Amino acid sequence: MQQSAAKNTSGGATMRATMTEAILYSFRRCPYAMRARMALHVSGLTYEHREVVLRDKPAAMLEVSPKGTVPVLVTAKGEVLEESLDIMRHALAQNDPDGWLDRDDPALVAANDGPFKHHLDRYKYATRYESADSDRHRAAAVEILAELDQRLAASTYLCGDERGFADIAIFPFVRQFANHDRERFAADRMPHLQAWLETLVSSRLFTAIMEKHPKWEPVDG
Ligand SMILES: N[C@@H](CCC(=O)N[C@@H](CS)C(=O)NCC(=O)O)C(=O)O
Repeated sequence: MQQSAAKNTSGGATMRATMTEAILYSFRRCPYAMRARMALHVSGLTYEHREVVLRDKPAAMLEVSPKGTVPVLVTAKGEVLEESLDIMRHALAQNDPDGWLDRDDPALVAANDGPFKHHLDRYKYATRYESADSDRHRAAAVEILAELDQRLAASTYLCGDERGFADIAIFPFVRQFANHDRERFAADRMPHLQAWLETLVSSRLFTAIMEKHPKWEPVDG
């Protein structure tokens, strides 16, 4: 059987992915790719990991997904999933050992992917957006985070006392916000959110999916 030399992140061990296995185009620091990788990891679904450099996307990826964003999952059946939430749901539909799908909140995830991401981008990269005021966008993002903090005052995770789909879908973006100015984030009074983020970022799950991969190059050049 023909094999590729890709390293498989699920399960931690190095495995050889067969040509019939799923393929994930991913970028280590992309929060969308992070949440997809976490769901794939917990589901145990095997796949070939193809690390993408965003300024030099592989032709093989653009052929299956011309919109050019990561993550992209090509399933073993050849279906192309080019939205991170779809990849998460696909993986968990096959195997959801920790019951993540029971702890989903689509409205909360939509608020993260919509308004929060909007303000996060303008806070982080104000110069890229005409007349964006970084501080104003930071304050708007904090308002959204304060709602999460309130919710986390009532339970350890967003939908109960165990981590679930909503936590995994949202925390990579909160991590980005926190990392942009760690001192300022530490000074924000959101103790429940800060503890939640710390727990998730220091989890074995997150450490496993943040493993480094070299840029993927097709075997035939
Ligand atoms: N809605 C998409 C968004 C994915 C996305 O925007 N990914 C970014 C990286 S974090 C990307 O690939 N951007 C294209 C580029 O920078 O060229 C998803 O959920 O998968």
